[in-house]
Amino acid sequence: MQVQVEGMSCGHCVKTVTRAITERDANAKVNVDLGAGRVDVESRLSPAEVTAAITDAGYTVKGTNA
Ligand SMILES: [Cu+2]
Repeated sequence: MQVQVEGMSCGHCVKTVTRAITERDANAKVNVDLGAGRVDVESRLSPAEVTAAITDAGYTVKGTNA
């Protein structure tokens, strides 16, 4: 799925968002495109679970498409 995320600005954000997802699914593949404000996720997690993970980490999810 692709997730549009607001508020990511640097490498620290990349690590924080990646960890938030991999804490919930250790096998998840996460790729953050800072410029596009987009996170590509391959995971057994649902879009709602990924949204919750990113929101809990302190970022705003603007939308997902699975
Ligand atoms: Cu940052």
